[in-house]
Formats: sequence, structure tokens, C-alpha cells
Amino acid sequence: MTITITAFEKSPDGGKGLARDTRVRWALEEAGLPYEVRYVSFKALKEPAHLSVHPFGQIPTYEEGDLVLFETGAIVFHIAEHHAGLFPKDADAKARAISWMFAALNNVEPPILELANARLLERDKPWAEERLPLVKERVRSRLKSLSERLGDAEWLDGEFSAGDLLMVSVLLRLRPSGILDEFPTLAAYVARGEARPAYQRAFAAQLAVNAPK
Ligand code: GTB
Repeated sequence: MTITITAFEKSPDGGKGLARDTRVRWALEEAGLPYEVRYVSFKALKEPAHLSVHPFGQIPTYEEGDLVLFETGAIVFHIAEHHAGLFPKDADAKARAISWMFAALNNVEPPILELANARLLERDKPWAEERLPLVKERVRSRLKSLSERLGDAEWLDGEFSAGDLLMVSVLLRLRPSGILDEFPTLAAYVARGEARPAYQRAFAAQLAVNAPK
């Protein structure tokens, strides 16, 4: 059955792979699944046709026959659940991989998004300069714990899993801030994720659409 995802017609990041369709592309590539992409303009995101597949008018979405999904966590979970490559076979190891998926999206990503908003959307506010150090410290606090837990390991819990896929994706958003490089263990972890052939294919696919012409 054909899998169709949605992505920005033109991502504001100009092809850095930071929009969330890259995570879904990466998961599909890890699972060896072909897919099609429906590109959506910012205007079309909030129109009825797209709102019928995504209640909040966002990308990405995932369609496979009658199944329509939104939220990258749910989409990556679905792919991992139904195809080899993203969840360990052992039930306990799979449960731990799911913990890391939630940790990436619920624990590590929120302060990183706060920082992105503070740097991009709140720069001109009178309180921006005063607030930025607080927001950066919240990010550093999460990265310190994550870095300590990862230690010398290659991945978060044994083999590469959907937990690593989401964690690396979340951490990549930090790169423009320079904070990732303060944690060499995590910078190397992210580089290992980016070096995976499946990530490379996902990145190239979004770049082909978003690179400045
Ligand atoms: N929780 C949802 C999920 O994980 O699927 C969040 C989805 C989401 O935020 N989608 C964004 C979107 O559609 C695109 S990825 N925004 C349009 C809107 O809300 O109207 C976020 C994103 C956008 C741009 C960059 N960038 O340019 O660097 C990076 C990330």
C-alpha cells in the first residue's frame, strides 16, 4: 500500500532538514519503505483539505490506505511497530526504546523549542536579552543529564532504535545555537545518527526540494 507523507512546499530552513518531515523520512528509510510526499504551502496548511488530515494544520502527516496519522511520535511509533529496524525484538528492550521516544519528545525537545522560539521569534522583545540565559540553562541541564547517561555508548540502549532516531532529530535542532558543541559526547552521538545511510537518504530527499535555487 502506498505511503504518503506531507512536507512543507518550501521549508523555512532552506534544506537543513530541521522540519519534522525529515524524522518521518528517516524512519521510513530505516525500515526500507518507499513513500510519496505531498507538498503543502503555508496557506494550504490551514485550509479544510489539510485540516481533515491534521487537526492543527501542520506537517508531517502519514497516510497509508485508510489510515491517517499526525504527530511525528505516533508516526515513527507506527512505522517501528510494523516494520523491522526501529524496535528491538526483546519486549523489555522495546519498552525502553519507547521510553526514549517519549523522553526525546516530552523531556528534551520542549526546552530546545523554547530556545528556538526565544532566538527566532522573541528577539525584539524588551525582555529577550534577560530571558535568553535562563532558557539556555534549561537546555544545558537536559543535555548534561543525557550526556551523562549516554556516556561512552554508541546509542541510548543497545542497538539503534526509534528512541535514538527521535533523540538525534530533536538534538539537531540545537545546532544553530552552538550549545550542542558544548557537549562533545552528544555532538558525536548526533554525528553518528547523521552518518547512517538512512538519514543521509532522508536528508538528501528533503534537500532536493528545499535547497535555495
Ligand atoms: N508535535 C508535532 C509533531 O511532532 O508532528 C509538531 C508539528 C510541527 O510543529 N510542525 C511544523 C508546522 O507544520 C513544522 S516542523 N508548522 C506550521 C504551523 O504550525 O503552522 C517545525 C519546524 C518548522 C521550521 C523549522 N525551520 O525552519 O528550521 C524547523 C522546525
